[in-house]
Formats: sequence, structure tokens, C-alpha cells
Amino acid sequence: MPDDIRIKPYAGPAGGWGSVRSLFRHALKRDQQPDVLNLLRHQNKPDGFACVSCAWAKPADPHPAEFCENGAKATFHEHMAARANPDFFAQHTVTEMRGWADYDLEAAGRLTSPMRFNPATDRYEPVSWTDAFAEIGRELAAIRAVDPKRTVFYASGRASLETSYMYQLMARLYGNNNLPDSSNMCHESTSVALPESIGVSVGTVRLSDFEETDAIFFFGQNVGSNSPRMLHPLQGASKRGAAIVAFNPLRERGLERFTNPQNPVQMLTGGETQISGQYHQVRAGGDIAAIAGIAKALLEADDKARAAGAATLLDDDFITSHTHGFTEFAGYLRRLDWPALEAESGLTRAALEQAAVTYGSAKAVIGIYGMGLTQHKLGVDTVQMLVNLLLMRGNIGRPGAGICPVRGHSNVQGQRTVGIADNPDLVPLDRLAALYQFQPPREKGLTTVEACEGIIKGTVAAFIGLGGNFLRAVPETQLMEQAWPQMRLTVQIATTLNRSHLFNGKVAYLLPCLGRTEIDEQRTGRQIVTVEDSTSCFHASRGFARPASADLLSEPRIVAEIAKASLPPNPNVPWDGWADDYSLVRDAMAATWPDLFANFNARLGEPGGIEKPLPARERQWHTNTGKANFKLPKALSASFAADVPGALRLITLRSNDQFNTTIYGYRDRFRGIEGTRMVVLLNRDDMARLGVTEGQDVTLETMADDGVERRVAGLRVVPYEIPAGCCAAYYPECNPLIPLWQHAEKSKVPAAKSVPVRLVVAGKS
Ligand SMILES: Nc1nc2c(c(=O)[nH]1)N[C@H]1C(S)=C(S)[C@@H](COP(=O)(O)OP(=O)(O)OC[C@H]3O[C@@H](n4cnc5c(=O)[nH]c(N)nc54)[C@H](O)[C@@H]3O)O[C@H]1N2
Ligand SMILES: Nc1nc2c(c(=O)[nH]1)N[C@H]1C(S)=C(S)[C@@H](COP(=O)(O)OP(=O)(O)OC[C@H]3O[C@@H](n4cnc5c(=O)[nH]c(N)nc54)[C@H](O)[C@@H]3O)O[C@H]1N2
Ligand SMILES: [Mo]
Repeated sequence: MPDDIRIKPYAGPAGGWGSVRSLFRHALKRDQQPDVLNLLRHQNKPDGFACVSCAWAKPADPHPAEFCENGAKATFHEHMAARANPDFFAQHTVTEMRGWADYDLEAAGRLTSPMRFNPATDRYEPVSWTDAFAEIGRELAAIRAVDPKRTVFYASGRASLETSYMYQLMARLYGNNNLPDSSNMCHESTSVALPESIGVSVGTVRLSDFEETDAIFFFGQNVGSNSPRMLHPLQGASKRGAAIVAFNPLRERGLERFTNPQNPVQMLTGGETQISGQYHQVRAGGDIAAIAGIAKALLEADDKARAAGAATLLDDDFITSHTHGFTEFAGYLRRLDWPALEAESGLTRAALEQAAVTYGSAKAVIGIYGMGLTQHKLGVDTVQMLVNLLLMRGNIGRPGAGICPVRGHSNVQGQRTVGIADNPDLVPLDRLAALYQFQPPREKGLTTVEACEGIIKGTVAAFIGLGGNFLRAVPETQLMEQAWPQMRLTVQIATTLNRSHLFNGKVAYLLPCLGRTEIDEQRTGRQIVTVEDSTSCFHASRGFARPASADLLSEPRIVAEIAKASLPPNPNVPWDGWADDYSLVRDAMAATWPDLFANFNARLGEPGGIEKPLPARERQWHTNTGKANFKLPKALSASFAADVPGALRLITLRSNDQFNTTIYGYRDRFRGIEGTRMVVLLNRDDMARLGVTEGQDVTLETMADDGVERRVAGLRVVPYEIPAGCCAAYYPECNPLIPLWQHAEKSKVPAAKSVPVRLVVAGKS
């Protein structure tokens, strides 16, 4: 249940005593397994476990406590004492639980036993693993016999490299590339943008670059809540005098000030480090215009320098020998006019020129970004615009510089590396064919948005979920929840209960698995798994805690059993051998990608992880032109709302007390919002214009003109420092407002950061 509602601005820094207090409050609120605090010692250590929260880099020389408030909350969550066991499911019908908040579903505790949904009793009932796999196998085989393209294999970005490798192979042996993943809602815009621009699909920055950078440009990423361990390298850079320039519609505390909880002197003296020297409150969807403005100002300053015979601001040598398309890009910038840039970005020319001065005077610059850039109609173009800016001064492929997309889930980047991809061009299918003696499907599979379209149309018959909370994370909640039960089979592999488990196909299973922090004992002994972080380093991870229930299976075992039960026997695929010994899966990964995983098992202990090769970091450009490409954006506004006069641009975002759809509590400390998540943050001018007052109960309605009514009611108005014309509210509560078709062009990431909405006052129409 929510605490009392308390809304008042937060005065403290990110981190600091507030984070320590929050942690202990959290630990005390839900009963924990004994020894959970001890477990934290192993978090993000070379011989420990990789945090199950975010994907930020794990340093070679970790702090004694190399975890953040939210990483610790994620560990605590995996070790809460509560159990969603067969007794629990006997007490609550599925219909009843649909009325529960996300918080209460997760608080039911760890799942303990395989469960089958019984529509006659409206309850989940216990079932043996043997019977579960037998029926799932029969159903999957029957669908496959008619059309293997009708089954979807979703993956949330937490499962290990080993599980993910087995999972993608299962889908391809089954006969499709229907491997949508959480990345399709997240950094897919990155995965589409960066290969075109610089020939790699991932960032080019490693941790060491933070020690050498002169300036960090930070776009649309909430470091204090979503990747707090990154505050350490940021604090280091800031102390060295590196400039930090933030672009964010909201003033996020982690981007402003930080007290390092690992630093006793700072904690005792109340000292804090200023993070951003410049803070630009860009309009939602206004980053293309903002970056174009900085680039234009740089170009104009460069013109002046050349005319005066002074040192140039552009890196001519780099542009000539390493890039393609600069002349067109410069022409584009020159044609832009300042009033249009100011109107779209919501920032003044003077502010953008100031950012350009900082950019132009820094020798090495890192560009960091998150969902604030990727989750828009033109998310791909926005990411490419940031790369353009970096290319102008050769800021890719040298120390202290580069592009740094901050990934979400702890292994989301790694899943793509080992073949979780709807696009078969990204996977060495010929090698899979040779290794496992089969004909892999060559047709493109379904992305997350396409899987949703198929579920709504009724062309998808089965959904297998490897973790995650698909139905709650995707847009278009209402139509999706209606369509879901038409499927013939739904299987959810999970650790805790969530809303996706309450909408079931005609045959439906909920299969509980081990979490990454738990001891994974198989026939050949204790297993380790591996993950890839945001800086393309692979890490080993060992579980330390006793499993939540004796009846849990590991994810590799569950995948192996589903594969064996549903696919014709294939003597070349050792499903049992792999589930018994994960090092054999790593050998299979090495056979599939020798350049990435050669000697992988032997190298697992390396502190700081095993570095994946990054050609763009070495200035080798694997693009269509053989060079880094300047790319022109399609329009100046990244937002669907640009075409809807009068619309507010709704940003859906995360609080400091959640991991995606898993709500840990109702305390968004840095934003000063406690006790409720049903709020809408509004600019005071907009409040006056719309005639609403603080605390008033309002409804948001999508302005989409497509015949579908989308609304979320019961939102409480909170005045907030946010640009006029923008508003913000929490994800996933506001997902019913996002039309499925409003996704990024090219990458199909749902446009969750600037949904065109209108505000309606309760009782009025
Ligand atoms: N504790 C915790 N950690 C997490 C997660 C979590 O839920 N909780 N989720 C994980 C996952 S899967 C992901 S993908 C990441 C997400 O981490 P982030 O990328 O930080 O994602 P969001 O919290 O959605 O917010 C993005 C930021 O973008 C800003 N923003 C919104 N619209 C715009 C815009 O148009 N332009 C600009 N410049 N900024 C904008 C918002 O104000 C917000 O500060 O975090 C990961 N880590
Ligand atoms: N409106 C809006 N929508 C969004 C976003 C947004 O910013 N705004 N963000 C998008 C983003 S970036 C993402 S990544 C998606 C997230 O989408 P998902 O990845 O699908 O969702 P999560 O909430 O991370 O999934 C949580 C569930 O994962 C299960 N789980 C946890 N650990 C494990 C494990 O070790 N194994 C298994 N098998 N299961 C486990 C638990 O049962 C838990 O309930 O949401 C997207 N949706
Ligand atoms: Mo994400």
C-alpha cells in the first residue's frame, strides 16, 4: 500500500545519506532473507555476481561496496522473504489480482513452483515440471506443424549470454526469427542509428575514457536513478575540471549534484560535487534542434576563426580522411534558421552558443544518452545527430572521447551479441546451419511492436516470455489486454509475479526460475554465467544465495526442456549437456563467433571484464562508405506531437523507486514525490492556461485521431520545473496512452517520451 502522499521539492544531492536511508528503509520494509546484506559484498566484483539492475560498467578495481542504492534494491527484491507459492495462488483468483497494483503483485514474493492456469477455477494451480514441459511441447509442436511463424519468443534483457544463446537457437530450430526483446522498446534506435553512422551497433566508450575526457554532453538519461554507479566516474571527471553539460526537460538531481556514499569525508562534511556546469531544459522531442543549434554555432564560430586566420574549430584532418557527407551536413546547418531551432528546442540561441563554446574548447568529448533520445518518432535521427556533432571535432576513436548509449537491463546488449535478433542479417546463420545441421529461417522475424500487432490481429498463436513483463511494458495496454487471451499458448518464465501473468492464453503456464544472485548447482557442479555491460565488456557472474525454493529450475534448464519437448530430436544440439555444464554453451558461443569468444572460458577471471572488439574505437568504419557518415535528420522535431496543434508532449518516465515495471515503493525521492505514482508533472504557466491547480485530479487523453480512445484518469497535478507544453507521468501507469503505431521510424521503439496528449479536468468534458 502507498504511504501517505507527500509532495515537496527535494533539496539534497543524489547519493548521500538519502540513499543510505532509502536503502535501509527498503531493507526493513519488506522482510528479507537472512544474510542478504552479506550478499551485497559480492555485487559487481570480479569473482562475485553481476548486478541484476542496470548494465553500467563493472570496474577492474571495484570499491569495497561496488553497488548503488538501486542495485541493492534489486538484490533485496530477489531475496524478499515472501513467497508466491501454491497456497498464495489458491487464495487469489487471477481476476482478483488484475485489480492489484504492480507493487502488490511483486510484493507477493518469489515464485516457487511451476503453475498452470485453470480457466474453470480462474486460478493458477500447481503442476509438475514433467507435465508442464510435456504439454508446452505438444502445443508448440502442433502450432509448428501448421506454421512455425505463429510463435513468438520474447526475451527481457536480464537472461545470461548462455541462456540467450540457447533461446535464440531454439527459436531458429523451431523455424522463425521471432525474437523480440526489451531492446526493441529501449536502445533499438541506437542499434539502427550507430551502424549507419559509425559501423558498430554499440557505444565506443570504455570506463578509462572518463579519466581522460574534457567534456561530457549528457542527453536524456537519468543517471541518479537509473545508472547510479556511473556517478562515480562522473564525479571523478567533474573534480578534474571536465565540463558536464546536461540536456533534459526535467532538472534531474543526479545530473546536478552528487554526494558519493562511498566517500566518508563527503558523507561526514556534507560535501557534494557539482555535476553539471550547464543545464539545458530542452523541450521533449527537441534534441535534434538543440544539437543542430550547437553544430550550427560551432560552424559559424569556425567560419570566423578561419576568416581571422586563427586555429579552426573543426577537425579538418579527421573530417577529410575519416568521414563522409560533411559538405551536405554543413550545407544543412547553414540553411537552418535560429528562430526555428529556438522554437523547436525550447532553448535560446545564446544557450546553444554557450554549449557550442564548451564543446569547441574541449579536446576530448563524450556524448552520453538514454531513453530521452531513443524513444521518439525520430529517435534514430536524434542519435545520429549526436554522432554528427561528435564527428565534427573527431570525437570518436580517441582517448577520452566517444559515444556512450547507457543500456538498460543488465545483459540487454549481450543478448543481441549472442543472436537474440529479429533481423537475421545480424546473426551468422550459415555457421549455425553448419554447427547444428539444419536450415535456419532466413525471413525477418517480429519485433516487439510487430509481435503486438500480430497478437491484436490474431496471427500470433503462442507467446513464450523469457523474463520481463511484456504486456505491462508495451504500449496500447487496452487493446493488448483484450487480444492476449485469444492466443493458444502463453508461457512466462519469471522470478516474481507481474501483470503479464494475469492475462493468459487458452493454455497458460507460469514457470519459476533461479535468479542470477542464487547458487546454480547442476550435475557438473556450481555454474557461472556471463553478461555484457554497456561498455562492451563481458563479465562472469556467480550466484551466492540459497535458491528461493527447491523447486526452481535454471533458465538454461527450462529452455533446454522446452526445446526438447517441442522440437524433433537433433543429435547435434546437446540440450542436456548444455544445461548440465554452461561452459559447454560458452564453447558453442566461441564456435559461432570465434572473434568474440575465443578462449572465453579460460579468460573469465579477467578483472574489469573481457573487452569485445569495437572497430569504431580504432577508427575502422564498417559502414557502407567505409567511413563515418554524417546523416541528415528527416525533420527538426523528433516528436509525433509536432503535428498535433495544442497537444501537450507527455514524457513517461521512471521513479527512483522502481526497476521498469517492478515497483519497489512509492518514494521518488529526487523529485520529491512520495506516497503515490498517479501524478502528472506540469509547468506552472500551463497550469494557469489550463485552469488547474496543485493537487487537482485530472485525466490525460491521447490526441491521436485514429478512432481509439486512450485515457488515464486519477492523476494528481504536481507543479514542476518542466518546459511549457511538456508534461511528465510515470511508466507503466501511463502506457495505455501510447498508440502502438507511434513508434520510432526505422527502429520501431515505442515513442514513450513525447506522446501527444490533452489534459481533461474530472467532471468537465
Ligand atoms: N533504478 C532503475 N534503474 C534502471 C531502470 C529502472 O527502471 N530503475 N531501468 C533500466 C532500463 S531497462 C533502462 S532502458 C534505463 C533507462 O534509463 P533512462 O535512459 O535514464 O530512462 P528514463 O528514466 O525513462 O528517463 C530518461 C530521461 O530522459 C529525460 N527525457 C525525456 N524526454 C526527453 C527528451 O525529449 N530529450 C531529452 N534530452 N531528455 C528527455 C527524462 O526527463 C529522464 O531524465 O535504466 C535502467 N536502469
Ligand atoms: N511508457 C513507457 N514504456 C516503456 C518504457 C518507458 O520508458 N516508458 N521503457 C521501455 C524499456 S526501456 C524497457 S527495457 C521495457 C522493459 O520491459 P521488460 O523487460 O519486459 O520488463 P521488466 O519490468 O524489466 O520485467 C520485470 C519482470 O522480469 C522478471 N524477472 C526478473 N528477474 C528475472 C530473471 O532473472 N529471470 C526471469 N526469467 N525473469 C526475471 C520478473 O518476473 C519481473 O516481474 O519497458 C519499456 N516500456
Ligand atoms: Mo530498457
